[in-house]
Amino acid sequence: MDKKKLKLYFILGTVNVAGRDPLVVLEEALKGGVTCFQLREKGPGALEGEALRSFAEACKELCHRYNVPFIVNDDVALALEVKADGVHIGQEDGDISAVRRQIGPSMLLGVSTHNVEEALAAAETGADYIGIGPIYSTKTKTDTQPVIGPEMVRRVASLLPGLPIVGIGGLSERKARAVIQAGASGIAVISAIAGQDDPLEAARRLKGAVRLSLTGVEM
Ligand code: FQP
Ligand code: MG
Repeated sequence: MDKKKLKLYFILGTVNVAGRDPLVVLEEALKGGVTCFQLREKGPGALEGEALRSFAEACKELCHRYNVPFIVNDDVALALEVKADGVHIGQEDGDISAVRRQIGPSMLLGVSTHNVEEALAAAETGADYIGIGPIYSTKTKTDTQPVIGPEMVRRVASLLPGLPIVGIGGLSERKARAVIQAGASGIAVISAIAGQDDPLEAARRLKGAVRLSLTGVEM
């Protein structure tokens, strides 16, 4: 995949927007310059069934209006149903090569990883990109692995120089630089955009920080 699409990867579910309209938050983020979007609908009060499907379709339309890939987290069936641009799966979300067979060669496949072994396995089974994290501690996700820091990005990036990497977990404008300098193509965030009073401005600032950090880094 085009590594540039990972610069600022926004992840959102309807439960992450503090009572606001999630589509408004998404559009603000898109206006602020996010480069990739993942629908991650989980937790208490998450949409299901037809409501989830129509929400996913609305997200996809909005993303495409801004020329941003629309990725579905965990739910391969939903991703196929709404013809998403890709699907993102974690280590507990099923067999990576089975998911690749289900979605075919052209849909994007992202895989969550926490260490070198998982990253190598994901690359071998045809992941288009990997998420590495949690880089720092996060409050958004509670069932996380231990914090690994930017150093894990450096180790994986040096072993797999061709594989697009996005860092995730507790990232902010201030913390983006270390992750990018370690070899990530970008950062993934939920609360650093969705949890802010002004998601557009938050996205714009994060994008600026990533851009600046990428200056001089080979892409
Ligand atoms: N990295 C990324 C991405 N997206 C994610 N959703 C995760 C990591 C976490 O399965 P997982 O994936 O460990 O947990 P959950 O399904 O609850 O999100 F790289 F895209 F930024
Ligand atoms: Mg998952």
